Amino acid sequence: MKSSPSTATHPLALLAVDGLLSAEEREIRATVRAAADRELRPHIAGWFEKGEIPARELARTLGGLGVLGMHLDGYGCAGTNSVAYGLACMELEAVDSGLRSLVSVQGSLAMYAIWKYGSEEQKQRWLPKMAAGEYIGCFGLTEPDAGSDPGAMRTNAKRDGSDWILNGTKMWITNGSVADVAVVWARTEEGVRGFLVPAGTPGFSAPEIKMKLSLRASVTAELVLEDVRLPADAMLPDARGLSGPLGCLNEARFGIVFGALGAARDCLETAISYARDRTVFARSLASYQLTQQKLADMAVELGKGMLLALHLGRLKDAGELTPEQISVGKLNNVREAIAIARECRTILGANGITLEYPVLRHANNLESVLTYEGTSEVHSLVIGKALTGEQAFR
Ligand code: TGC
Ligand code: FAD
Repeated sequence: MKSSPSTATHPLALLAVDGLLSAEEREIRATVRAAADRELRPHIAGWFEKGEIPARELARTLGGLGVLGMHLDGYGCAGTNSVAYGLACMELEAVDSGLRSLVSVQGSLAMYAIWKYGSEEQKQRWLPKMAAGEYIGCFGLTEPDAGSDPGAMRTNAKRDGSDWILNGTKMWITNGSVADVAVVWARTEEGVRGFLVPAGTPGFSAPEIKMKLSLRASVTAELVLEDVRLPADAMLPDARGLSGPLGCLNEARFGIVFGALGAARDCLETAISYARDRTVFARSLASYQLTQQKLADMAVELGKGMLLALHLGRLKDAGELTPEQISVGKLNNVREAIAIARECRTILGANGITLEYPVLRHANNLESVLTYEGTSEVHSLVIGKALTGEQAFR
């Protein structure tokens, strides 16, 4: 027997989380959700299946929506608070982690690096067009042999007169082959520094990485730098040492704390609706205690994750958020999101393995989210260090 829809409570309404949001935050969320449902959701299964996205068109759409670098001030950026930015990430990731990735890398990594560490000329040149989605940016930190340990990077920049000569390879770079500008982190005699490498610079290429089983609706590339000559003013003047790129990662990790919950919410909404409609052994799948146990456990974790995200967002807006707290959020919310996606897949039975439903697509995407922006192990070790005062990375 089907239960009446009027008796069903949305999982996030259980804890009345919306009451913790301002009217403006709710409005921004509603705008992004409506645009995502109208312009992105109808195409996402096809993009994922093909392993291709119309990146330029998407960037302009997202720029028009005002979500690119939305939490930054000036230079054409919207200047919203962090909670509003997190909610936008959540709505985009409710469609697909790959779309949130495009926005995270553009706004929190590439634009943020320029906004935070760039010269006035660099900001004027790149930020307004990046906010509008006319230019795409990428962020090259990871290398084939240096992922969790970026301090082991081999990419180097050497002075030649006033110019810089860059050599090295970056790996797994989101937006890499479609980017107009790459923020590249390289070892110099004075420690790690950041460089802006425009697409088309001789010696610079960005071959796309194909055959992915995760984040298929996202462009991932290698960055190859062979004697790339850059003028002195290509260097970001205010980033010195690893704290430069790690400062950008704090921003993007924060977006993921909210974003991952979007994927989880979409899975749970799908599973609840499916369980209510599906008849097994002559009764609604939703009417069995085993199903309700699964749904209840997932709703509890989703609600807890949302409260955690909001708490971290309020701390960030108060200027009090620490990297360890971001690690708590990224570790917990991605771990729970992937568990929810996998559990929802079981509720859908065989239908759960198809692209007709979003759950396995989300689960596969979340494998990347678990790994990038600091693996779950790295975040455990960051928290472990905070608790004990002992670093266990090396
Ligand atoms: P450690 O010696 O601890 O620190 C080196 C310097 O950095 C400072 N620092 C930070 N600064 C800002 N924010 C943070 N979270 C920071 N953590 C450390 C630190 O104070 C020090 O500064 P200074 O001035 O004394 O030099 O560094 P370590 O080499 O021991 O490494 C620490 C560790 C393992 C936590 C760090 O390296 C790390 O986070 N590793 C993970 C790497 C990672 O997350 N890579 C992500 C690449 S980008 C990406 O994945 C994009 S995917 C996006 C998408 O598609 O959505
Ligand atoms: P490794 O560092 O080799 O880790 C392998 C395993 O060892 C992991 O389980 C890890 O947790 C574990 N491990 C590592 N150190 C320790 C330790 N001390 N103790 C115990 N276990 C440990 N990078 C960018 O710079 N820019 C991007 O835009 C970008 N986009 C990405 C997009 C996708 C789709 C993916 C999958 C990755 C992307 N990355 C990007 C790279 C990502 O940040 C790295 O994959 C990640 O940091 C992990 O590095 P690794 O893959 O080299 O794994």
